[in-house]
Amino acid sequence: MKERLEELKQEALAKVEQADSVQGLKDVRVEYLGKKGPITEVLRGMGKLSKEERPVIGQLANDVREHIAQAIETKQTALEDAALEKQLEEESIDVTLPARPVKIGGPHLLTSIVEEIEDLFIGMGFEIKEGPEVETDYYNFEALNLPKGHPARDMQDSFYVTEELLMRTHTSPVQARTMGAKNGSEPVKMICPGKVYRRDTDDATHSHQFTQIEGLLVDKNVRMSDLKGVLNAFAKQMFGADREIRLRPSFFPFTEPSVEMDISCKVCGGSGCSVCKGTGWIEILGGGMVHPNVLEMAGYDPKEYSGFAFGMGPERIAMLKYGVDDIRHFYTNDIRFLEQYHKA
Ligand code: 2NL
Repeated sequence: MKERLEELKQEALAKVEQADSVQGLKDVRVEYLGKKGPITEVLRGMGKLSKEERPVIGQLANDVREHIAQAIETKQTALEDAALEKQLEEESIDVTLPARPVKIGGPHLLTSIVEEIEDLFIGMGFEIKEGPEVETDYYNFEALNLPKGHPARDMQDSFYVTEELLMRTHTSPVQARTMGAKNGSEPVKMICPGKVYRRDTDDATHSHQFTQIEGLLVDKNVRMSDLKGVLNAFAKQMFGADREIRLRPSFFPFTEPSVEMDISCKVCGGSGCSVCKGTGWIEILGGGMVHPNVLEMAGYDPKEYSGFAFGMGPERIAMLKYGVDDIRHFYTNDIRFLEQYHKA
């Protein structure tokens, strides 16, 4: 029996040694240490042994069993280590490979233009102010010399939330609010960029939502020539030092007198072409001297204070500067349109 156990041990150890997979090892375990295995069989036959032999063989059988189990465990660890090693080898990352390109976005053309205009006016000492897009009838119309029933309200038909609340039709209410907070005794020098809303049918040049930038300067002794100087500086920085400006008389309910500003056409140099519709001039913005009623409603004494104001549409500015032919390009966000201006 001793020899038989020794033989089984050698046999099992050899098979453990040869096993090249975890499954192979499991098979060896079942074969030798399982309930139907030869060692169990030896132990079962111990009844036939003498009293003296029984503990010796019992001990030996347990040792052999222990030895084989130990060998299986050692081999299993070795196989698992080797498998992990192999996997790590195969999955190793080549850090010298060139990186995948990262798609880098950029600011929207409209954002770039608004920021460019902001920078120009900050350079001339203006502050940037923002305000609510849902406005009261008072700040959107009343405080700007547009009383209820005024015909000019029709041109700015809007989206109403209630009778007294609406989506602002211009950024002027931000200026009315800013002036109102000064107790009629401090100068104001501000621009206000932001979204505005009109009940309009969208087409190549109209949108129910668009952007406006308005400027306002209120102080003692502000004159029309101050407006002209500021707008001239703006036009030359925005469109090129070779551009001329001209002011034409116009009408706005919140300014008196009112003007519209044109810049000389860059395409034809002033001789007339399709871009300027044969006039040599392109309309850029509107402005004027703040109406005395507007100053008064904001708390200023119009005999002591005067001011100029102007308003422009950055979409229009961008369309003229870059030859964009449809205002809807700004809002539909076709990536092919937007990408053209990422280096602009
Ligand atoms: C345009 C013309 C304009 C103003 C805006 C203004 C604001 C206050 C007082 C007086 Cl608080 N005026 N703003 C004045 C004249 C013209 O905008 O064509 N905008 C796109």
